[in-house]
Amino acid sequence: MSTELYQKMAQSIIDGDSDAAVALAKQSVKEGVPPLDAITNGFVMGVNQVGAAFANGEAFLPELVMAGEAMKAAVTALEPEMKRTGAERVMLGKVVLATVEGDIHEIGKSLVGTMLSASGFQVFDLGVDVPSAKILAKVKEVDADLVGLSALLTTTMVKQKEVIDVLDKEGLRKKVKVMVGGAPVTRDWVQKIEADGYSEDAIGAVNVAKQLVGK
Ligand code: B1M
Repeated sequence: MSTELYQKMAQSIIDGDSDAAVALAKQSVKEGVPPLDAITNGFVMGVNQVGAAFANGEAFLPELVMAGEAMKAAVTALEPEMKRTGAERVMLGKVVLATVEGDIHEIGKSLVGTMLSASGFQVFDLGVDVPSAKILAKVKEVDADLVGLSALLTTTMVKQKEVIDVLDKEGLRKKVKVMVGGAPVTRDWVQKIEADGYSEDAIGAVNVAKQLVGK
């Protein structure tokens, strides 16, 4: 598909221009670009560039915030198409999803949630900065099969372990599978905290979730 369109998408995020990002998202739907391709090849390229510039001290918090807003607007505009094109509609299992306590990064987590529900999971998205006790309460309330925990900060990854410990304490660890994700999460970390599954991206998360619930 159009490299030029992808470049414009990336640029809209770099510019922090939500209106342009939404317009390009809608244009891509009209042109038949698969929404996940638009996100991965277009918008994410821009947000990664801003993230790298921020890490190098070449961009500052306002730019990060505006890029985040534009990214969120683009993903929201693509959500209906992602849900519409979700292949399977059967109920695969119940997932409690959250970004862990202390962490307000929501875009990747929400993308994973959209893909899981488009694929047939019932998703209870608790949002961002969610305390472990709240996650546990929801798991019990809905009798969840799977917990999905997103963390984007090296300082908040430890909360993924905390949720696993809390489930363990309640005797739920064998019954409820735990999938973790987020940019700083590595296979080593997954092994260390004894999570059941991990994926680097939203499509992979669907496959891992299916394996974990035995589907
Ligand atoms: Co922040 N931030 N941020 N940020 N931010 C990062 C994460 C950072 C890497 C930037 C950098 O320095 N290069 C850095 C973290 C450094 C570290 O700890 N190693 C950072 C920092 C430092 C901060 C603040 C501390 C900045 C400050 O205040 N000084 C602050 C923290 C606030 C807090 O949480 N307490 C902060 C704030 C923000 C904004 C609010 C401004 C904004 C978020 C807006 C929002 O979410 N509404 C923001 C943004 C936008 C970013 C970057 C640029 C982009 C994140 C993003 O949305 N990516 C990010 C740099 C980067 O990652 N390139 C950065 C797009 C998204 C689709 O990808 O979230 O990775 P991602 O999700 C992927 C996969 O990771 C995976 O699938 C998704 C789809 O492919 N995945 C899962 C995610 N969750 C999963 C769960 C799963 C499975 C897969 O199973 C359950």
